[in-house]
Amino acid sequence: MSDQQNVYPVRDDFAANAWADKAKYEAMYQQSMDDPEGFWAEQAKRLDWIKAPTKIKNTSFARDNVDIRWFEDGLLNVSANCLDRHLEKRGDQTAIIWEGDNPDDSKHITYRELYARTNQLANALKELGIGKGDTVTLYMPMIPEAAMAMLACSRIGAVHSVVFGGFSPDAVAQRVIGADSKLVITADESVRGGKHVPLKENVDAALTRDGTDVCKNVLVVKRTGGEIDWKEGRDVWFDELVDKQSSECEPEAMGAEDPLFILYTSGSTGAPKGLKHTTGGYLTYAAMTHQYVFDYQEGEIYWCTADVGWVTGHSYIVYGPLANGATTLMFEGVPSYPTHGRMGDIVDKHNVNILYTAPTAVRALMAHGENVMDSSKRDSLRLLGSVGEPINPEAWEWFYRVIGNEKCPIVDTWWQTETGGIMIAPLPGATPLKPGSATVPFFGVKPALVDNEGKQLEGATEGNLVILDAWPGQARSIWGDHERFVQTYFSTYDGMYFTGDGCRRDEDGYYWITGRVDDVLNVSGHRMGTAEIESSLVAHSAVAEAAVVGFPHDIKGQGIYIYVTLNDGIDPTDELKKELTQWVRKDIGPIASPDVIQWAPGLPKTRSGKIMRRILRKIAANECDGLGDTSTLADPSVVDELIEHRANQ
Ligand code: 6R9
Repeated sequence: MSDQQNVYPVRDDFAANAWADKAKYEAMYQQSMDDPEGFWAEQAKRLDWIKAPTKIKNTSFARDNVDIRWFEDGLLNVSANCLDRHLEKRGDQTAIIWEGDNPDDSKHITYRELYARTNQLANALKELGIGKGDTVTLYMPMIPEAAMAMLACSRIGAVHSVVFGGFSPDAVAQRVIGADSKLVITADESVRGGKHVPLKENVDAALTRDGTDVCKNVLVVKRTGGEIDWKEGRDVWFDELVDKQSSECEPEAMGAEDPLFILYTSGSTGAPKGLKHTTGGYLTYAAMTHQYVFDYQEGEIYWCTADVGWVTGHSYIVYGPLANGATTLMFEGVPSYPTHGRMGDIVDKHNVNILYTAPTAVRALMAHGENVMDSSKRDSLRLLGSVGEPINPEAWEWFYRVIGNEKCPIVDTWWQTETGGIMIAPLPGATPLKPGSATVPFFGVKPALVDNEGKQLEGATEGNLVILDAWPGQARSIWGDHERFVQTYFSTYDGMYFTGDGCRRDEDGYYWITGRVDDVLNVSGHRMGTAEIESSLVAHSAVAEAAVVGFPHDIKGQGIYIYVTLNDGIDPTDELKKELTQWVRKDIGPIASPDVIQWAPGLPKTRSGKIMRRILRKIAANECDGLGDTSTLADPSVVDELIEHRANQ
């Protein structure tokens, strides 16, 4: 493959007007490497500090002492940075455009309105006994109250933990317990693609699980008015409590290293881990990346299609844009409803200038042909962005041509829940684009490729992607388990942050992410641990053993392929496949729905009993000729059996 085939040079209008052109990117990047202290001291000034930091960087990636602190003697409040400081200049500017699932529903919320409602909610949280350091779980639809709840927590120093609205009651329970949440904020129902999802009912079910009695109250937004059960003394209507509060609430002075939020994400082993993000460094980094990568200009309409349940929603729907005084669009629904042209229709309706979405959404549209966007013109678009998984060059080109009318640069942004903000991405005024490459590192980011022994590889090469030094936006720990944080990210290669991703670097120094090198799946941009799905399956009484792998999927990027060994005497029927599918959906959530289940009388194992996933991945991908060395298997004949009965996908 030639990397040089399609290079899209920087557009002149971007080079002339963007926040950074090539010379500025290079100078700033160099400064961020040579003098991180000076560089980030300067960047911290983009925020309003109650007490400005004098200690800038105090970080160690050493395996025996992982300790990351930025701006540690500074004091600030995140909500004051996202709201209060904008009131004078842009109090009447729209902060949030909300577009409902139903195309007839939308509203604009100004900075002044968002400020007032957030303060009322902050006072309401106090009335419920929530204070500095308490954790609050949010399980909400994509409605403005979700952003308000995040900001209200930050105003009083409470720590939010947002759980994606597609997760199951058990997942909610696990996270309420893990974060020790006194309060859950939810809605009666969410609405997506015309369908109602019973959020409150899920919370009710979650809170029957052992250990959830830490949670004292449930604050319920009335979104649909659908019927719900009500537990007196525990459940509180959002509007009833919030309406009567004062719209002034003094922002709590938080230390830069006080926690801002917990966000659970999947890893290769064990239960999902709650990454801990802190205050000063996170906000500095979210705001700076939002400004430079999206080249956000005053007055522009910016739309990130993610859900606030994921890190992308945290950093690039709520915190980055609002810290920058942007107008951020929040969409409740799904891109395919009521028609596949919906995304374009929303762009036209609200004159969106910057559209940040995921490759899976692009591929889903591609499947409907060139004319899928014909109901819209999308003339307002200036810039496109991609996140969540590698974007294949075909999808990139289609995105550029059909959605962006061949005039919008695409910023392919590589980053992770753990990194807090964008790490590798082009700056549209500075970086020529190569479809499929996330291109070059952001300011302050020092990527490297290492071999499996941790030796750094130079020049054009391929290896494991690591980051060599700290940056302000990164997670500081795993909530309640620093040892696991060290183990997961800093023990594979001493002194380096290990991303879990494989990557290629070309002769121009461009980075091409090749995907996870661990047992983490990326299905439609959603991260899932194979171990999580396996442990769900083996909890079913019919299942003796299960192995889960990813396989290439045209739209989702990766699909979920499951090999199941049944207990003796259980019939392998299609009904049972359906039942197992439902089981996983119910246990984890619909995003974990298996695409393929194959009955496996035996699984390929080493003599020490370790499942050889490499082989299972090959069979799932229908690459049965290149299975490699199977000589270490305890019983090589199981492989032939699996190939012979390979499931039709
Ligand atoms: C922001 C987010 C992180 C994993 C990451 C990588 C994959 C994300 C990507 C990308 C290639 C991109 N990933 N962006 N791969 N190109 N532009 O997605 O966070 O949900 O934690 O997922 O997603 O594999 O390691 P998260």
